[in-house]
Amino acid sequence: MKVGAVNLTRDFPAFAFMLIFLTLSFNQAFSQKLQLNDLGYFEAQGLNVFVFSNEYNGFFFDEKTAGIELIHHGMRTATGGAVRLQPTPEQWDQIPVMTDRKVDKTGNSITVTLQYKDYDFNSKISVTPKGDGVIIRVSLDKPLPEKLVGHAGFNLEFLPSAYFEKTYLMDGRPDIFPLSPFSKTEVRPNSEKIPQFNGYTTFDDRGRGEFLIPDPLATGKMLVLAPEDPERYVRIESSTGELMLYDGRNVAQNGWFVVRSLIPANKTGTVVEWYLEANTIPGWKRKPVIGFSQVGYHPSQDKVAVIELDKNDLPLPTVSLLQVTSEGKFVEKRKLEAKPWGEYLRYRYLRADFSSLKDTGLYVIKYGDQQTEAFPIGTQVFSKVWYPTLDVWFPVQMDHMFVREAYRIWHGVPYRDDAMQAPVNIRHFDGYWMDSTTNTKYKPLEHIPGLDVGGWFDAGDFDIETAHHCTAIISFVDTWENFHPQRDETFIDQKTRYVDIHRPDGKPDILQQIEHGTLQLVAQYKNIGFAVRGINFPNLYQYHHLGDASTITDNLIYNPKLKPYETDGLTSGTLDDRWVFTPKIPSLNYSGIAAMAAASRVLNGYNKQLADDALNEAISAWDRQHKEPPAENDRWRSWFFENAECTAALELYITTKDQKYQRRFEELIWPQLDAAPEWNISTAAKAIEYMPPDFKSRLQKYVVRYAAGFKKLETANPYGVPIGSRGWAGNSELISWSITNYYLHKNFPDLIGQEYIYKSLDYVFGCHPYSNLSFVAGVGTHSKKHTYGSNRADFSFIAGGVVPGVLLLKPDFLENKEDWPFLWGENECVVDICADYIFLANAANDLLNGRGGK
Ligand SMILES: [Ca+2]
Ligand SMILES: [Ca+2]
Ligand SMILES: [Ca+2]
Repeated sequence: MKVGAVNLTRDFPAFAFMLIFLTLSFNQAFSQKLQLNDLGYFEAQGLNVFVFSNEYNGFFFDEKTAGIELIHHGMRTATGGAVRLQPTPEQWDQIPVMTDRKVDKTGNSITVTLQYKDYDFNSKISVTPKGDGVIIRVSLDKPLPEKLVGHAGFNLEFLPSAYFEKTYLMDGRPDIFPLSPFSKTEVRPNSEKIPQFNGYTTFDDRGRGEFLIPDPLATGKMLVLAPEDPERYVRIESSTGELMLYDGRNVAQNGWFVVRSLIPANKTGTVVEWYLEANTIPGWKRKPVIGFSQVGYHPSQDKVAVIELDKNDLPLPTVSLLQVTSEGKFVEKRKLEAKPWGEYLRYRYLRADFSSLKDTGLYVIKYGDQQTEAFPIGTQVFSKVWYPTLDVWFPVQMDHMFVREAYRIWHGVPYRDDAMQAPVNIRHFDGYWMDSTTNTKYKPLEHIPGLDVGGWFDAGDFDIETAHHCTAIISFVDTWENFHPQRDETFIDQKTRYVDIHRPDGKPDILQQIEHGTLQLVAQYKNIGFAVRGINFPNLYQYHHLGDASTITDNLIYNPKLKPYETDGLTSGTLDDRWVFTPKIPSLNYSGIAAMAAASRVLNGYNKQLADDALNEAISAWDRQHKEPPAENDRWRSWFFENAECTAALELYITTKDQKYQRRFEELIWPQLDAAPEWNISTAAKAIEYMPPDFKSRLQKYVVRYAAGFKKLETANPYGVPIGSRGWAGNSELISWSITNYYLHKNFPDLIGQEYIYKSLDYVFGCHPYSNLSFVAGVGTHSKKHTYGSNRADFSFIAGGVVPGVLLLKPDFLENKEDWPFLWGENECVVDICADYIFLANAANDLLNGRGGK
């Protein structure tokens, strides 16, 4: 069945296109049958079936980016096709390890072996095209382990937002996909539960020893999803057991719609077999994406539009730039050649350079029948782009404070009960751990005083991640010392723990943010003696909190004499206070020293007491750390360690002018530059103005080498900037790269051009793959409106947050979903990138408009 193939009256343009397509490329097989391509996935025009091109990783567990996945008419609509142990797996549920993957080109099939080691359970999944779809087969060599009967099944998860406002048929019975979850759930005793990560639980059972499972929305043998929509139509038929359709959002807001078949007991061979067919619209092509900066351009900067095309699309020869006049008319100002750039990953690209357009005004870019949002060209374009980040995003992230914005209360005062010493020998979630000793004078679970002050929620979660704090503080200090932004749109009163957004209080907001970060850091040193790994939750069910942070704990310090949920009004018997994780990490400790030394300079005329405390703590911590070199086998003893020491030495030297720090800096920086120039050249460039005159000439050869690397960027991708390919998208690295280029440009303008500062901003503001939304929420004409912040369950954003960007799903799919905020690697805003973004926007404005950037 081919939905939507031949509705000639309604879809005449599509039909006309089909004819053109057939005429133009008659030698291309006009078949929608899936073929296994050279990249190791099944492909038809309008549909890709990935079979474990991406694996589950053990760090964040289920990231909804692994297993069997569908990319359906350009959108990833299904994920998590795998043998799973829950009907609607959550992030911290058990994940299978892929132990083998065979891509059989001649047999046109992919087979993977999955393992649950704890249960000694192996299964094989094979996917083979048949007819217009695929056969998915799960087979076992040994019967299902007893413990997993009723738990193990084959799941495939469908993206809720792709099916919102659509319907389904189960064995012909009609229903509507719920916009919000309301299916039946059941309470079960913990004895029936498959344990989650490390024995933690995402469910707050209030001490009752139970957990929840959702009941299916529907069961049957044939499920059709969105029969009314040719772009989303999927049919699944089971030739073994029943299909069950679940709504995962009953237990977790980031859950998906799950189609599942249980694996039967006492059986080997094929235990689950599905036929899956996803409709493809004949001749379907993805709509071109016109990449450009949604905030606009400074007249004197380079201006390039990058057009992303489906590989079956025929490039048009030209692109037009139209001015939007005060009469509301569109007047063509340039007709430019759309120069083919070539292919990058799965798409082909065109570039059009409109740098010659310098007249102040509003413009749109037109390609074929597509027209972009209007954007300005003018000298002001970068002057305000960082305001939302400093005015709104950072205040909302402020820990230990009540935060208001006009009528809205973002959150009450959180964590008045901070914090207790974490117990020893634990592997915790969120990358936290404890070794065999506390390294402090506190006993496990003992309250550590003085920590309920300052700090920021790290990201979309609510822990204090000290490493990011240190980076953010140093970044703010750099912004202040380079650009002195006096902006004051936040009222911050530390005494009463009160923040009011859009309300000046006579104090520059950057200084107030530096003060807020430094208060927490100094508290760690005063009360513990070193920078802690972080302050995070004891319970997994606190970690995924959504909404007001002041409700995560009861804000009462734990009292072991009381029972859980019992309180005397001042203390409580509930073990919900955050834990302070105190493994010794010398590199982190040096980052803390660097941040305090830097902050003490700018706080000196603002909060003298805190400035003195920060510097004293930094100096004494430096001395202590030097008496305590890391053990030979210390996992942190690497250039990371020396890189951080290098930064600490530099900041201490700039602040104190004590030659011993300068000597240590010079001892460290040159070998560091030889070992990893790209990681250290920024520190070296920053140091130039404080070092003896020969320092700059000695550095020159490293800058020459660094600049030579830029050539590769021109051919690496059509955007000319580094695009990351890790499990977390790369905007943070990109912004850091441009900050490095800024420092180098200031000192070596002949070697490093200004364009390497603006290119990243253009990219972040919309000239990037996948879509052309600005990656800074609320900044630019059209920007991210769904980000992974505390309000993500409301499909909303916190203005000024900078998202990680496009995530590479191997082998060739870059993604940044806008209709689904829950993918952290694409949409979670973190303090360090947001602070760096403020720096970079100020740097660009300063370079283009002179100091003050008016
Ligand atoms: Ca965290
Ligand atoms: Ca202020
Ligand atoms: Ca408490």
